[in-house]
Amino acid sequence: MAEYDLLEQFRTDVIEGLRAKQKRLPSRYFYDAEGDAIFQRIMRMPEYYLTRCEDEILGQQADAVIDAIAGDAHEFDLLELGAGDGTKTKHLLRRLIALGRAPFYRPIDISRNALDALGASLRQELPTLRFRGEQREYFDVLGEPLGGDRTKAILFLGSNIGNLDWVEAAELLAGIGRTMGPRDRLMVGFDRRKDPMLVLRAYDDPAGHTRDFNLNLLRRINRELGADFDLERFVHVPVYDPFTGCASSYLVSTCLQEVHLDGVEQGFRFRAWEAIHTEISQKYDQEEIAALGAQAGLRITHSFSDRKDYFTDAVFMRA
Ligand code: AVJ
Repeated sequence: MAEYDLLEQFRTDVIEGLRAKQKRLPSRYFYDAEGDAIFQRIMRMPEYYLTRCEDEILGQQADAVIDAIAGDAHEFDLLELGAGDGTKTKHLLRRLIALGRAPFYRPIDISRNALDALGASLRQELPTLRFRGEQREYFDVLGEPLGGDRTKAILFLGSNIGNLDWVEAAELLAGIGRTMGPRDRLMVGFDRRKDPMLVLRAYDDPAGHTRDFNLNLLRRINRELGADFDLERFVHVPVYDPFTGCASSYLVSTCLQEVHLDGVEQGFRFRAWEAIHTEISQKYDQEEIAALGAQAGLRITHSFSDRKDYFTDAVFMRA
Protein backbone atom coordinates (compact mmCIF):
# COMPACT_ATOMS: atom_id res chain seq x y z
CA MET A 1 0.00 0.00 0.00
CA ALA A 2 1.16 3.52 -0.74
CA GLU A 3 1.91 5.95 2.12
CA TYR A 4 -1.33 7.80 1.40
CA ASP A 5 -3.49 4.67 1.61
CA LEU A 6 -1.73 3.63 4.82
CA LEU A 7 -2.60 6.97 6.38
CA GLU A 8 -6.23 6.73 5.17
CA GLN A 9 -6.47 3.21 6.59
CA PHE A 10 -5.06 4.48 9.91
CA ARG A 11 -7.68 7.25 9.95
CA THR A 12 -10.53 4.89 9.17
CA ASP A 13 -9.43 2.40 11.84
CA VAL A 14 -9.06 5.13 14.48
CA ILE A 15 -12.48 6.64 13.75
CA GLU A 16 -14.16 3.24 13.71
CA GLY A 17 -12.41 2.20 16.94
CA LEU A 18 -13.27 5.38 18.83
CA ARG A 19 -16.91 5.34 17.66
CA ALA A 20 -17.43 1.80 18.98
CA LYS A 21 -19.38 1.25 22.19
CA GLN A 22 -16.27 -0.32 23.70
CA LYS A 23 -13.50 1.88 22.32
CA ARG A 24 -10.50 0.18 20.78
CA LEU A 25 -7.40 1.00 18.73
CA PRO A 26 -5.52 -1.65 16.71
CA SER A 27 -2.17 -2.57 18.26
CA ARG A 28 -0.41 -2.63 14.87
CA TYR A 29 -0.32 1.17 14.98
CA PHE A 30 2.09 1.13 17.93
CA TYR A 31 5.03 0.79 15.58
CA ASP A 32 5.98 4.18 14.22
CA ALA A 33 9.61 5.30 14.58
CA GLU A 34 8.99 6.40 18.16
CA GLY A 35 7.08 3.20 18.99
CA ASP A 36 9.88 1.07 17.52
CA ALA A 37 12.39 2.93 19.72
CA ILE A 38 10.26 2.45 22.85
CA PHE A 39 9.78 -1.23 22.03
CA GLN A 40 13.59 -1.57 21.87
CA ARG A 41 13.70 -0.24 25.44
CA ILE A 42 10.96 -2.68 26.48
CA MET A 43 12.99 -5.58 25.11
CA ARG A 44 16.00 -4.51 27.19
CA MET A 45 14.16 -4.10 30.49
CA PRO A 46 14.44 -6.89 33.11
CA GLU A 47 10.67 -7.49 33.40
CA TYR A 48 10.22 -8.25 29.68
CA TYR A 49 11.40 -11.88 29.82
CA LEU A 50 10.04 -12.77 26.35
CA THR A 51 12.95 -11.44 24.33
CA ARG A 52 15.66 -12.97 26.49
CA CYS A 53 13.93 -16.37 26.56
CA GLU A 54 13.58 -16.57 22.80
CA ASP A 55 17.11 -15.26 22.40
CA GLU A 56 18.30 -18.10 24.64
CA ILE A 57 16.43 -20.64 22.49
CA LEU A 58 17.80 -19.40 19.17
CA GLY A 59 21.30 -18.77 20.56
CA GLN A 60 21.74 -22.09 22.35
CA GLN A 61 19.75 -24.39 20.08
CA ALA A 62 20.56 -22.80 16.70
CA ASP A 63 21.76 -26.00 15.03
CA ALA A 64 18.71 -28.01 16.12
CA VAL A 65 16.41 -25.18 15.04
CA ILE A 66 18.07 -24.95 11.62
CA ASP A 67 17.72 -28.68 11.23
CA ALA A 68 14.02 -28.48 12.12
CA ILE A 69 13.14 -25.59 9.79
CA ALA A 70 15.41 -26.25 6.80
CA GLY A 71 16.53 -29.89 7.00
CA ASP A 72 19.52 -30.29 4.71
CA ALA A 73 18.36 -27.80 2.03
CA HIS A 74 21.38 -25.79 0.86
CA GLU A 75 19.45 -22.95 -0.77
CA PHE A 76 16.11 -21.97 0.71
CA ASP A 77 13.97 -18.93 1.40
CA LEU A 78 13.96 -17.80 5.00
CA LEU A 79 10.90 -15.60 5.39
CA GLU A 80 10.25 -13.68 8.55
CA LEU A 81 6.91 -12.06 9.36
CA GLY A 82 7.35 -9.07 11.65
CA ALA A 83 11.14 -9.22 11.60
CA GLY A 84 11.68 -6.09 13.69
CA ASP A 85 15.38 -5.57 14.41
CA GLY A 86 16.15 -9.22 13.59
CA THR A 87 18.41 -9.67 16.65
CA LYS A 88 17.18 -13.16 17.43
CA THR A 89 17.11 -14.29 13.81
CA LYS A 90 20.75 -13.25 13.42
CA HIS A 91 21.69 -16.25 15.61
CA LEU A 92 20.30 -18.49 12.87
CA LEU A 93 21.69 -16.39 10.00
CA ARG A 94 25.22 -16.32 11.46
CA ARG A 95 25.16 -20.06 12.01
CA LEU A 96 23.79 -20.74 8.49
CA ILE A 97 26.55 -18.63 6.92
CA ALA A 98 29.18 -20.35 9.10
CA LEU A 99 27.86 -23.71 7.88
CA GLY A 100 28.34 -22.53 4.28
CA ARG A 101 24.61 -22.63 3.52
CA ALA A 102 22.83 -20.15 1.26
CA PRO A 103 19.56 -18.89 2.71
CA PHE A 104 17.74 -16.04 0.99
CA TYR A 105 16.49 -13.97 3.92
CA ARG A 106 13.18 -12.17 3.35
CA PRO A 107 12.21 -10.04 6.36
CA ILE A 108 8.66 -8.64 6.18
CA ASP A 109 7.63 -5.85 8.53
CA ILE A 110 5.06 -3.05 8.66
CA SER A 111 7.77 -0.68 9.86
CA ARG A 112 9.88 0.84 7.06
CA ASN A 113 12.07 2.20 9.78
CA ALA A 114 12.77 -1.23 11.30
CA LEU A 115 13.51 -2.74 7.85
CA ASP A 116 16.01 -0.01 6.98
CA ALA A 117 17.85 -0.47 10.27
CA LEU A 118 17.85 -4.26 9.83
CA GLY A 119 19.20 -3.95 6.26
CA ALA A 120 22.02 -1.69 7.38
CA SER A 121 23.04 -4.01 10.22
CA LEU A 122 22.95 -7.11 7.96
CA ARG A 123 25.17 -5.49 5.33
CA GLN A 124 27.67 -4.76 8.08
CA GLU A 125 27.54 -7.96 10.11
CA LEU A 126 26.79 -10.55 7.40
CA PRO A 127 28.07 -9.08 4.11
CA THR A 128 27.65 -12.35 2.19
CA LEU A 129 24.02 -12.90 3.18
CA ARG A 130 21.48 -12.40 0.39
CA PHE A 131 18.34 -10.68 1.61
CA ARG A 132 15.46 -8.45 0.54
CA GLY A 133 13.10 -6.72 2.96
CA GLU A 134 9.44 -6.04 2.22
CA GLN A 135 7.24 -3.49 3.97
CA ARG A 136 3.87 -5.22 4.41
CA GLU A 137 1.21 -6.23 6.89
CA TYR A 138 1.19 -9.95 7.84
CA PHE A 139 -2.30 -10.53 6.57
CA ASP A 140 -1.24 -9.17 3.16
CA VAL A 141 1.18 -12.01 2.57
CA LEU A 142 -1.59 -14.58 2.70
CA GLY A 143 -3.27 -14.02 -0.63
CA GLU A 144 -0.04 -14.27 -2.55
CA PRO A 145 2.30 -17.23 -2.70
CA LEU A 146 5.13 -16.65 -0.24
CA GLY A 147 7.86 -17.79 -2.58
CA GLY A 148 8.71 -19.74 -5.72
CA ASP A 149 9.45 -23.44 -5.92
CA ARG A 150 12.27 -23.18 -3.43
CA THR A 151 11.93 -24.71 -0.01
CA LYS A 152 10.87 -22.17 2.53
CA ALA A 153 11.21 -21.74 6.23
CA ILE A 154 8.85 -19.13 7.62
CA LEU A 155 9.51 -17.46 10.96
CA PHE A 156 6.89 -15.71 13.04
CA LEU A 157 8.78 -15.01 16.24
CA GLY A 158 8.62 -12.91 19.37
CA SER A 159 5.06 -13.82 20.40
CA ASN A 160 3.76 -11.51 17.70
CA ILE A 161 1.00 -14.10 17.31
CA GLY A 162 -0.07 -13.09 20.83
CA ASN A 163 -1.52 -9.86 19.45
CA LEU A 164 -4.20 -11.91 17.65
CA ASP A 165 -7.18 -13.62 19.27
CA TRP A 166 -7.67 -17.37 18.81
CA VAL A 167 -9.75 -17.11 15.63
CA GLU A 168 -7.45 -14.55 14.01
CA ALA A 169 -4.37 -16.57 14.99
CA ALA A 170 -5.85 -19.79 13.56
CA GLU A 171 -6.79 -17.96 10.33
CA LEU A 172 -3.32 -16.50 9.98
CA LEU A 173 -1.65 -19.88 10.54
CA ALA A 174 -4.09 -21.58 8.15
CA GLY A 175 -3.40 -18.89 5.56
CA ILE A 176 0.34 -19.39 5.88
CA GLY A 177 -0.22 -23.15 5.80
CA ARG A 178 -2.01 -22.90 2.44
CA THR A 179 1.13 -21.36 0.93
CA MET A 180 3.34 -24.16 2.29
CA GLY A 181 4.51 -27.22 0.41
CA PRO A 182 5.21 -30.56 2.13
CA ARG A 183 8.87 -29.68 2.78
CA ASP A 184 8.23 -26.17 4.05
CA ARG A 185 8.25 -25.38 7.76
CA LEU A 186 6.77 -22.62 9.89
CA MET A 187 8.25 -21.68 13.25
CA VAL A 188 6.09 -19.63 15.60
CA GLY A 189 7.17 -18.06 18.90
CA PHE A 190 4.60 -18.43 21.71
CA ASP A 191 4.76 -16.85 25.12
CA ARG A 192 3.81 -19.60 27.59
CA ARG A 193 1.38 -19.46 30.46
CA LYS A 194 3.24 -18.85 33.70
CA ASP A 195 2.90 -17.12 37.09
CA PRO A 196 0.28 -14.44 36.32
CA MET A 197 2.14 -11.80 38.34
CA LEU A 198 5.25 -12.39 36.25
CA VAL A 199 3.23 -11.89 33.06
CA LEU A 200 1.60 -8.77 34.44
CA ARG A 201 4.93 -7.20 35.43
CA ALA A 202 6.17 -7.60 31.84
CA TYR A 203 3.41 -5.17 30.80
CA ASP A 204 3.53 -2.94 33.87
CA ASP A 205 7.21 -2.12 34.34
CA PRO A 206 8.20 0.34 37.08
CA ALA A 207 10.33 2.38 34.64
CA GLY A 208 7.18 3.12 32.64
CA HIS A 209 8.42 2.05 29.19
CA THR A 210 5.23 0.07 28.53
CA ARG A 211 3.14 3.06 29.59
CA ASP A 212 5.10 5.24 27.12
CA PHE A 213 4.61 2.61 24.42
CA ASN A 214 0.86 2.52 24.97
CA LEU A 215 0.48 6.33 25.22
CA ASN A 216 2.62 6.80 22.11
CA LEU A 217 -0.37 5.53 20.14
CA LEU A 218 -2.27 8.68 21.14
CA ARG A 219 0.77 10.84 20.35
CA ARG A 220 0.91 9.25 16.89
CA ILE A 221 -2.80 9.93 16.32
CA ASN A 222 -2.24 13.55 17.35
CA ARG A 223 0.71 13.92 15.00
CA GLU A 224 -0.51 12.01 11.94
CA LEU A 225 -4.26 12.60 12.12
CA GLY A 226 -4.32 16.04 13.74
CA ALA A 227 -6.03 14.95 16.94
CA ASP A 228 -5.86 16.70 20.32
CA PHE A 229 -5.49 13.86 22.83
CA ASP A 230 -4.18 15.21 26.14
CA LEU A 231 -1.75 12.49 27.23
CA GLU A 232 -1.93 13.70 30.83
CA ARG A 233 -5.56 12.64 30.92
CA PHE A 234 -5.06 8.97 30.10
CA VAL A 235 -3.47 6.23 32.18
CA HIS A 236 -1.92 2.93 31.09
CA VAL A 237 -3.80 -0.05 32.55
CA PRO A 238 -2.49 -3.58 31.91
CA VAL A 239 -4.48 -6.60 33.12
CA TYR A 240 -3.94 -10.36 32.93
CA ASP A 241 -6.69 -12.95 33.05
CA PRO A 242 -5.34 -16.34 34.19
CA PHE A 243 -8.53 -18.06 32.97
CA THR A 244 -8.03 -17.07 29.35
CA GLY A 245 -4.24 -16.50 29.39
CA CYS A 246 -4.87 -13.10 27.86
CA ALA A 247 -2.91 -10.00 28.85
CA SER A 248 -4.70 -6.83 27.74
CA SER A 249 -3.65 -3.21 27.73
CA TYR A 250 -5.99 -0.28 28.05
CA LEU A 251 -5.72 3.49 27.99
CA VAL A 252 -8.20 4.84 30.50
CA SER A 253 -9.56 8.38 30.46
CA THR A 254 -9.17 9.93 33.91
CA CYS A 255 -11.98 12.45 33.39
CA LEU A 256 -14.93 13.43 31.22
CA GLN A 257 -13.43 14.86 28.05
CA GLU A 258 -13.87 15.27 24.31
CA VAL A 259 -11.16 14.61 21.73
CA HIS A 260 -11.16 15.97 18.18
CA LEU A 261 -9.76 14.67 14.93
CA ASP A 262 -8.95 16.90 11.95
CA GLY A 263 -11.84 16.85 9.47
CA VAL A 264 -14.21 14.99 11.79
CA GLU A 265 -17.09 17.20 12.84
CA GLN A 266 -18.25 15.31 15.87
CA GLY A 267 -15.83 14.99 18.81
CA PHE A 268 -15.09 11.70 20.53
CA ARG A 269 -16.54 11.84 23.99
CA PHE A 270 -14.96 9.99 26.91
CA ARG A 271 -16.74 9.45 30.20
CA ALA A 272 -14.57 9.53 33.33
CA TRP A 273 -12.68 6.19 33.57
CA GLU A 274 -13.88 5.03 30.17
CA ALA A 275 -11.29 2.73 28.58
CA ILE A 276 -9.79 2.24 25.12
CA HIS A 277 -8.61 -1.33 24.52
CA THR A 278 -5.26 -1.18 22.73
CA GLU A 279 -3.65 -4.62 22.76
CA ILE A 280 -3.92 -8.27 23.65
CA SER A 281 -0.86 -10.43 24.32
CA GLN A 282 -2.13 -14.00 24.47
CA LYS A 283 -0.25 -16.68 26.45
CA TYR A 284 -0.44 -20.37 25.52
CA ASP A 285 0.26 -23.73 27.12
CA GLN A 286 1.62 -26.65 25.08
CA GLU A 287 -1.82 -28.17 24.52
CA GLU A 288 -3.18 -24.87 23.26
CA ILE A 289 -0.26 -24.49 20.85
CA ALA A 290 -0.95 -27.94 19.40
CA ALA A 291 -4.72 -27.31 19.26
CA LEU A 292 -4.26 -23.96 17.52
CA GLY A 293 -1.97 -25.61 14.96
CA ALA A 294 -4.44 -28.47 14.43
CA GLN A 295 -7.27 -26.01 13.84
CA ALA A 296 -5.10 -24.34 11.20
CA GLY A 297 -4.32 -27.69 9.50
CA LEU A 298 -0.78 -27.82 10.89
CA ARG A 299 1.09 -30.38 12.92
CA ILE A 300 3.99 -29.74 15.31
CA THR A 301 7.26 -31.38 14.28
CA HIS A 302 9.55 -29.85 16.92
CA SER A 303 9.19 -27.63 19.93
CA PHE A 304 12.03 -25.60 21.44
CA SER A 305 11.76 -24.00 24.86
CA ASP A 306 14.04 -22.03 27.16
CA ARG A 307 15.27 -23.53 30.45
CA LYS A 308 12.45 -21.99 32.45
CA ASP A 309 9.71 -22.98 29.97
CA TYR A 310 8.62 -19.36 29.70
CA PHE A 311 8.68 -19.33 25.90
CA THR A 312 8.31 -21.89 23.10
CA ASP A 313 9.25 -21.80 19.43
CA ALA A 314 7.05 -24.43 17.80
CA VAL A 315 7.84 -25.78 14.31
CA PHE A 316 4.86 -26.75 12.15
CA MET A 317 4.32 -28.57 8.87
CA ARG A 318 1.11 -29.14 6.92
CA ALA A 319 -0.87 -31.87 8.62
C1 AVJ B 1 5.75 -7.43 20.12
C2 AVJ B 1 3.50 -8.13 20.28
C3 AVJ B 1 5.22 -9.48 21.20
O1 AVJ B 1 2.66 -8.28 23.10
O2 AVJ B 1 4.43 -8.72 24.26
C4 AVJ B 1 5.29 -5.31 24.59
C5 AVJ B 1 4.32 -5.97 22.27
N1 AVJ B 1 3.31 -4.64 24.13
N2 AVJ B 1 4.83 -4.61 25.63
C6 AVJ B 1 3.88 -8.17 23.31
C7 AVJ B 1 4.31 -5.32 23.65
C8 AVJ B 1 3.64 -4.18 25.36
C9 AVJ B 1 4.73 -7.41 22.33
N3 AVJ B 1 4.79 -8.09 20.98
